[in-house]
Amino acid sequence: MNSDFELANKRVVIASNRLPINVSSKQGLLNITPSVGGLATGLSSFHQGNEGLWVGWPGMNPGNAEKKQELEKTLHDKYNCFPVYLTSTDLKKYYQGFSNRTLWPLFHYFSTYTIYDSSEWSVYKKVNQMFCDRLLEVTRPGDIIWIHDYHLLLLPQMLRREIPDATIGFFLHIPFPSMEIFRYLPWREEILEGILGADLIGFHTYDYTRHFLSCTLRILGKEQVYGQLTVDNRTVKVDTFPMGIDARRFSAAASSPDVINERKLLGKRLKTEKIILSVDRLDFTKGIPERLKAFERFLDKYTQWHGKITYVMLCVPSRTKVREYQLLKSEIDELVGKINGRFDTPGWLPILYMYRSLPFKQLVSLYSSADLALVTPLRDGMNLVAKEFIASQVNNPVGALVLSETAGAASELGEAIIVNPNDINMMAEAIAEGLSVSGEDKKSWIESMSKRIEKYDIFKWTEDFLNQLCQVKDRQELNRQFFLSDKKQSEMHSDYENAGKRLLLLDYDGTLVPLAGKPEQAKPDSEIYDLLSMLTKNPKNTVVVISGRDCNTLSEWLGGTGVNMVAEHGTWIRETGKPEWQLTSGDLTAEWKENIYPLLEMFSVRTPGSFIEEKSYALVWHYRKAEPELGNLRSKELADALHDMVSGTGLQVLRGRKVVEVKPAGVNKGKATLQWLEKYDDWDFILAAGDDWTDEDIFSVLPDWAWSIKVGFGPFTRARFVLDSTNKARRVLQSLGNIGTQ
Ligand code: GDG
Repeated sequence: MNSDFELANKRVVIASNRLPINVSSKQGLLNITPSVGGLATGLSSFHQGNEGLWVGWPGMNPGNAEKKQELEKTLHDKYNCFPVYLTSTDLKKYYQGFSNRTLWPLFHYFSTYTIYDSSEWSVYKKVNQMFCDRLLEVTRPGDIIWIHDYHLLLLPQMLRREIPDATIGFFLHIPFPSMEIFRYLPWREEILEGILGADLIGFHTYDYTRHFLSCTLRILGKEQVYGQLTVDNRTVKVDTFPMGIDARRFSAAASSPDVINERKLLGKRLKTEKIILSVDRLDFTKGIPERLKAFERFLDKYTQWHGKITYVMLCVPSRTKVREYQLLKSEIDELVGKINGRFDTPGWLPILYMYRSLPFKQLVSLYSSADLALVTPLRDGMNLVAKEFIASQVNNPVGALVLSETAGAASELGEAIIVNPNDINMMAEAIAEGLSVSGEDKKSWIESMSKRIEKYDIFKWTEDFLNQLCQVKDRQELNRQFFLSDKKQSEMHSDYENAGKRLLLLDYDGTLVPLAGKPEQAKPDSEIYDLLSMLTKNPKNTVVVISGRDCNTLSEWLGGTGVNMVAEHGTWIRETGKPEWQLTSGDLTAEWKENIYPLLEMFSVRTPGSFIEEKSYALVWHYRKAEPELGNLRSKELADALHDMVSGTGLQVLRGRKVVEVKPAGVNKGKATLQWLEKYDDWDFILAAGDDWTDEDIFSVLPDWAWSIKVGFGPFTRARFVLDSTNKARRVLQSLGNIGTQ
């Protein structure tokens, strides 16, 4: 391998449904051939240069133990491969079933072809577990485990449970659909959680990455910052890696004597002025019937090309046991027969249809002979054929490429003639354009695209992915230091125990109780009520709940616990035992509210699920029940509009957790905290816990030695420690409360 990625000395263990080789048995002898398909061809070049392993289905189940042993030895010694054996039921339900009748059509936006069958889902889970067991057998500590594609979506999480600190990468080779499509899946939560077991999750295009992040937000409620999410205290990165090819292998082969010879033979056989080419697995996503119809329309309109062109259509048999594929095959056979029947003449056959797989050299000979390649899938994760065709253009004149806008490759190969694969007229015109474009234009297009393909080839792609995976592991290590570990907690316990005057500053929503759909649903449960009462009973403790809530709610909910209370983000204060609330500042006004209210009202109408809360000296726009992406977008717009309105008025705009709040400047939780800090100069234990931006004001005024804890997700905080849930925050407070009672 010609890369120098940081983990070059580590073993990379690849896991994919199929091994890069296919094993069959001919008269009792093992027959081993390279697998065809984007993933296998792409990654084989990397695997051959790496000392790593590959785990997957070899294509057959040898039956008896002796044959198994023979096969495993050959696979291991010659190919560094380890088989996972699948039974015929596994193949039927996991492979032909859930993988190819559920995930494949749905992820390619063919929702009407999608079957939801819970028995297939069960076998899918079982086979993912078999892959997990096999990986546990063959991997060793320090290995990088790289899982590929839609057949193994649950495997990252299964492995994570067994090896919590494993380095796991996951790459999806097909599109990740938009939320509107993905939400159809009855098992959508399990699938997302399965993938999130990985440390780095990669997709071909930015759109797929965006869709995935939108699904994790809207289905699992996981917020992301710059493509990073927190899953069980672990940072997970999601990013885009457009897969490359072994470009040099194709360009070198295209100028090799064998391929030159093949090309001559092809030229003699076809005796045609121009060759049009397409290469696909026979699959409904590849848009083969639509392309044939476009070719027919082209022949109807551009009769001057009759007799001068041959369309070589190579279709590699695929998933032949799935009914939709059998039907598609019949449709294609009929269309080819019809078109050839309509236009052929003695000595000219418009379409040369090959339904088989060709050896590598013949494939390259076709790529390098073609004047025009048609890559027009209805949907395609990437499409490596487009890149292989370009890398093979070493002759003069070079060929042109017609490329579908719905192939991932279109985001990199903008110089191609880009088409909508459902628009038959547009494709017919593109064929005509591709055949008549000048040699000079074609040359400059191919040169630009070749450069890109050479630069980000399969080795660079692999190196990039693995390097980023290392970086995520490093970041996790760094972040781990901020998690309030058991060791740190025992230090906190002894500080607490030895202290005579303790101050506990606690935010309420999102810290002591989880965020609820409606604010009034976040009433304290008996556990939190008892916990606060227990903490306040200890005479050494001063407990202050500092909240954005209004005075009445706090009095009603927490009045009986004995805590001190700060309401409306520091506007009001009520000390334990005193009946009255007091303003923290003397010069507050509320007349401004009538000017601001209409703007908030407009945003509430435009954002279903959002609403306004009016406090004595503040107005709050809540969007926790709104659709999360819309809510985030609107909250930014609203904050911008408010900033313009309030400048120079003595008001401030705060963006808290799922709220935008307007209130007088100079009042915040930090100022309120200072009042408590200044009450005594000999606090010897201070703990503050909070979950959103308004709590950052508390953290920022604390002395360095205070125990400040951010609850929930967020790499950017002034707190010294992080806890990932309200539940954990409660456990920490509980453990402190228990100290007092022992
Ligand atoms: C999946 C995604 C994504 C084809 N015919 C022959 C042959 N091939 C090789 C090609 C190419 C591969 O098969 C096909 O790759 P694609 O990328 O076009 O498509 P899928 O198989 O659907 O692959 C796809 C890919 O994964 C990688 O992430 O791009 O979107 O669907 O490499 O060369 N090879 C030989 N003879 C043939 O007749 N030797």
